[in-house]
Amino acid sequence: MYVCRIHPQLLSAALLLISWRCVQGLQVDVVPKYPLMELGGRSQLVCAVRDCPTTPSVSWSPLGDRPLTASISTNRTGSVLTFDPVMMEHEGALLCKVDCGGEKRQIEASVRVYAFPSAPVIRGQDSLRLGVESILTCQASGVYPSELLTLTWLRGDHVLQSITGDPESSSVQSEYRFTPQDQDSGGTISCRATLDLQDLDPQDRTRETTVPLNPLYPPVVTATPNSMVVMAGSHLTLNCSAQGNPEPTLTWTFRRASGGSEVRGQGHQLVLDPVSLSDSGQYDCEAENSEGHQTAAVEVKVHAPPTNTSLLLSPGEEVVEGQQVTLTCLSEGAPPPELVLKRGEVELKKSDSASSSLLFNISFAQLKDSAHYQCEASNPLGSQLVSRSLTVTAHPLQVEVSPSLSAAERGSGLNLTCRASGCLRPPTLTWRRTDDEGVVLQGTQGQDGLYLLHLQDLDLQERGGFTCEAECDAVIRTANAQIDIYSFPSDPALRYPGPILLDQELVLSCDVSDVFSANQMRLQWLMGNTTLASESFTFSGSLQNVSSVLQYRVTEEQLVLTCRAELLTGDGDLWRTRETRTDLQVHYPPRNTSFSLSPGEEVVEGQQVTFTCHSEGVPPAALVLRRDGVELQRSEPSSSSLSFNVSSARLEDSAHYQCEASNQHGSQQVSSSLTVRAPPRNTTVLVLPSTVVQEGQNITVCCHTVSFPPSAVILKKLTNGMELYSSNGTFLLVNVTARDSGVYQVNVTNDLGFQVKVFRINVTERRSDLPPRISSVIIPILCTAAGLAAAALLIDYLRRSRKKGFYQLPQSAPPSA
Ligand SMILES: *[C@@H]1O[C@H](CO)[C@@H](O)[C@H](O)[C@H]1NC(C)=O
Ligand SMILES: *[C@@H]1O[C@H](CO)[C@@H](O)[C@H](O)[C@H]1NC(C)=O
Ligand SMILES: *[C@@H]1O[C@H](CO)[C@@H](O)[C@H](O)[C@H]1NC(C)=O
Ligand SMILES: *[C@@H]1O[C@H](CO)[C@@H](O)[C@H](O)[C@H]1NC(C)=O
Ligand SMILES: *[C@@H]1O[C@H](CO)[C@@H](O)[C@H](O)[C@H]1NC(C)=O
Ligand SMILES: *[C@@H]1O[C@H](CO)[C@@H](O)[C@H](O)[C@H]1NC(C)=O
Ligand SMILES: *[C@@H]1O[C@H](CO)[C@@H](O)[C@H](O)[C@H]1NC(C)=O
Ligand SMILES: *[C@@H]1O[C@H](CO)[C@@H](O)[C@H](O)[C@H]1NC(C)=O
Ligand SMILES: *[C@@H]1O[C@H](CO)[C@@H](O)[C@H](O)[C@H]1NC(C)=O
Ligand SMILES: *[C@@H]1O[C@H](CO)[C@@H](O)[C@H](O)[C@H]1NC(C)=O
Ligand SMILES: CC(=O)N[C@H]1CO[C@H](CO)[C@@H](O)[C@@H]1O
Ligand SMILES: CC(=O)N[C@H]1CO[C@H](CO)[C@@H](O)[C@@H]1O
Repeated sequence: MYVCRIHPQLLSAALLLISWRCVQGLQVDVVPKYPLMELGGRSQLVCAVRDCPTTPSVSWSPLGDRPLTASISTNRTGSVLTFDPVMMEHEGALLCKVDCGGEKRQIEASVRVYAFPSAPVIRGQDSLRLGVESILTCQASGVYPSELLTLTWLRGDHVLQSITGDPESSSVQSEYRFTPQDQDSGGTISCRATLDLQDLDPQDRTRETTVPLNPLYPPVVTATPNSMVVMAGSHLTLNCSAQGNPEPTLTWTFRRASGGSEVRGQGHQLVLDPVSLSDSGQYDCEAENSEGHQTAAVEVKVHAPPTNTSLLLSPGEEVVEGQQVTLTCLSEGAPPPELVLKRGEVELKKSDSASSSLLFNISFAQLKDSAHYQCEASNPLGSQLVSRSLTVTAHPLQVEVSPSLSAAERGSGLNLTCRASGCLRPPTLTWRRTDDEGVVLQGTQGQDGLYLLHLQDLDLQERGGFTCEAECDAVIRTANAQIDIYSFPSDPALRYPGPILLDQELVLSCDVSDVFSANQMRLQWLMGNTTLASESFTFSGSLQNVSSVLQYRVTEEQLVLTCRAELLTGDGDLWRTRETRTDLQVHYPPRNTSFSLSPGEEVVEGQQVTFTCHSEGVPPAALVLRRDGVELQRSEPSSSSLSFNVSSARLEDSAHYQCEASNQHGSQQVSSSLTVRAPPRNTTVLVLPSTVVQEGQNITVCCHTVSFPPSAVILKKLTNGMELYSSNGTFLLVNVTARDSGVYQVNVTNDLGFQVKVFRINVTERRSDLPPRISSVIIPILCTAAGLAAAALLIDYLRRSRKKGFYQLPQSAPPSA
């Protein structure tokens, strides 16, 4: 059963391999009959010799011009050709020649080689980016024969694309372009390499590589919730999640509201336990991978009642006067506490919102700043109070000025002295106006560290405050001197118009010139010690003339008036007084005028009579003594009395006497009557018209006498004793007859005596040649004429009637008696 058959594969192959198996005798076989050898491997080809009784000689010879690079091992049963490693030049036809004892046989074997050393390699899957066109490459290397290699891209069973290799290259590469989408993530892609060699084991013919599809994408981070409010002390877990390829790393960064940040942790969660106030802020959860990073923020607000409230005193709780002290109140809490700084119960300062500190400066600490200071912090969750004590000790620097209060007269000079003590070094001293701190006044250095300010010729503008400032160790002390300028240069002047009259309204004025300050001037009117009036004035800011007017009803003769001007200091004390005193002569008209007669108003003729007149009046009254209007005597000037003597009073001295006292303000007159008494004398009797008359005529007998008091006159006819009485001395004898002829006696009588006249009347026979009327008219005229020649008689009742004048008593008297 020798079968020579053609291997069916050879029918289609270009290379025709014919193997013969001959049954007769020597048998030579090549095993394997269709050697397919993997390059690089170790492979053997056996030329088996059977039925050769002897030891055959076996030789191998490649067809073509090729060397045989394989080891040969031959023994009786054959020869083994070992390719180690299999190389490309081993491919081709090969003859195994056997000589078995001369019997020759040869057999040809066709060696084929292949290489398919590894599965295809996919590259680029690591750099796939979501949404970005990407290229994946699949490469099969060291493949032989490469033209038989097919590379196919597959998604599951779905063929995407396929290519066949190029014989020129042992490497076959295929590119697959696509844009990864979300749904691609997590899937796979495969590249299958198929070497189309029939003799190869089917499972060796195909090699496949599958890679996952994980496109890269930058992180997408979420943190929920994105804001929260928690109480300090509680437990808080912040959560954050992120997706991304590659897997992002999560980093928690804390950003303070005040700025600055710090990394607080890694991972999905950040645990804050317990939460403190300082944890308030923004927490950024940052997710990062190679593709980028993204941040989600969580705003955490920590609420807490005020805590850590503190009150700091800088530089300390004990300071020296003059130092600056800064009080700082701090508190923590959320919402931010409101801060209130108090001294004792008095609020000093309040924080404005959104400020966690409160600053208060005492730029120059003073003793009175020693106190309990409190800082109270409060928010809706609570409050906290802290307190500190500040003790300010006095700096020993002291400054004093003297005089501290001075009242100076305008035009005068003043020295202000400033003295500082308590400073180890010479302190800096300066003088200034209190109301004009900007101007430094030039002083002079005195002994013992005194600093003097000389002020000369002071005027109104100098009044006010002067400040001496002493500086030592940055402590400033000041002392003030207050200068009041007064102007009161002259005594008050009194003015009044004309003489001053009693019982009249007197208008006086008191003037003070160049006064300052008028409102501190007081003008007083004094009479004796009694204040009559007082007047004040208003302020004017400049020198002023002040005047006060006094209206006064003069009731006394001696008027001592004082105008007192008092200038007071600002405190109401008396600074200076000036007064003017006047002894005013009060004028008044004559009064109390007295007029006396000595020894009396009635005297007997021959007595001495003294008239004395006296009057009061200012100016002294001029006295004039008059008798019945006729001036007798005038007083000496400036004499207030007058005296007049009548050494021997006579009847005609009986009169109305007046003493008139007068000055320019008036006059007063006093009257007195002098009565000189005398017995009747110088009696005359006048018979009218004649002692010899005709019958039927009327006879008037006018008796005239000098006497006082007036005498009663009795006409007596001595022949028959008939008596007629007349008070005025006139007798009318009507329609006389001859019987009326006779001797008549006239007896004139008064208190002091009597006088008797005797005369005769002859009545003759009637002759009617003279008209009777004529004589009757003539009689009184003659009687009157005779009376005028005689001495006057003062009639009592006239005095009583106060009428001036004389009354003449005509008394008829005979022409010769
Ligand atoms: C000759 O060689 C073959 C293959 O190496 C082997 O199997 C066989 O036993 C050998 N024969 C003898 C007699 O050595
Ligand atoms: C975060 O997650 C934990 C549970 O995982 C939960 O108890 C906690 O309340 C969350 N935090 C926030 C702020 O939601
Ligand atoms: C606040 O007080 C707490 C405890 O009294 C302390 O631990 C913390 O440091 C304080 N915070 C500040 C800012 O002083
Ligand atoms: C207080 O004094 C300090 C130091 O001199 C200064 O910096 C600060 O501004 C002052 N504060 C106030 C409110 O005056
Ligand atoms: C002020 O001092 C100067 C110099 O010491 C001196 O001459 C002057 O009289 C003083 N003036 C007064 C008003 O005391
Ligand atoms: C008036 O003052 C003087 C001295 O000031 C005093 O002696 C006199 O008694 C006073 N007179 C009256 C009435 O007060
Ligand atoms: C009065 O009489 C006297 C003598 O007795 C005489 O001297 C005097 O002149 C007479 N007077 C008058 C007025 O007749
Ligand atoms: C005159 O009268 C007086 C008094 O009446 C008288 O005394 C006197 O004797 C008389 N004289 C004569 C002479 O008659
Ligand atoms: C008056 O008369 C008488 C006689 O009748 C006479 O004697 C006398 O003389 C007369 N007297 C005068 C004055 O005539
Ligand atoms: C005398 O007086 C009377 C009376 O007065 C008168 O009537 C008469 O006529 C007078 N006689 C003469 C002559 O004047
Ligand atoms: C007027 C008058 O009386 N005449 C008398 C005067 O007296 C004589 C005589 O006595 C008378 O006769 C008159 O008549
Ligand atoms: C002059 C004069 O007065 N004569 C008188 C005197 O008195 C008598 C009466 O008593 C009068 O009649 C007079 O006229």
